[in-house]
Amino acid sequence: MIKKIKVKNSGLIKLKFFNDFPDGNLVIGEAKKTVPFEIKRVYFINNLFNKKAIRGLHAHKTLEQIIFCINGRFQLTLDDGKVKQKIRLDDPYTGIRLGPKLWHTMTRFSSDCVILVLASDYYKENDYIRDYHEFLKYVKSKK
Ligand code: T46
Repeated sequence: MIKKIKVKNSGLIKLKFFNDFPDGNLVIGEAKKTVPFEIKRVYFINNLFNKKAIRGLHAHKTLEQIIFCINGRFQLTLDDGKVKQKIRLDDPYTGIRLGPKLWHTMTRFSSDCVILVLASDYYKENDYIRDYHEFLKYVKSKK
């Protein structure tokens, strides 16, 4: 269970859900309500059979995203240039805000893990910072 987010440009997003036991749960996220931006892109990551898989290892300059683990579990490591935090994501109803200038890395995936991401913009490679030293410089320059 995630208690508190300590890094900058992040936070917890709680989705509303209806428990229709024994007929399943219905889970809802609404743009500019539960999700604090207009959603322009949705993607998911599955087939995480490689126990040593590492994803992320970058930050974004302007993109806003919310990341959910809608099945299984994984470890999300966040780094705002000063503070680092490791979060175990295993609750499909709670997402983590990945705001700009936040280095993020995903590891320790269960093989049934499914990651869902809601993004505020289309894919733009020039919004990525993929070099950690460049990231630290960028964070300092934008203070
Ligand atoms: C992020 C984390 C949480 C596209 O062409 N369109 C897309 O919308 C995305 C997301 C990716 N791609 C291409 C770019 C790469 O050639 O798909 C390939 C894999 O992307 P990447 O290595 O960036 O994947 P991850 O899992 O490291 O990162 C992804 C998102 O790219 C990123 O924005 O924040 O998930």
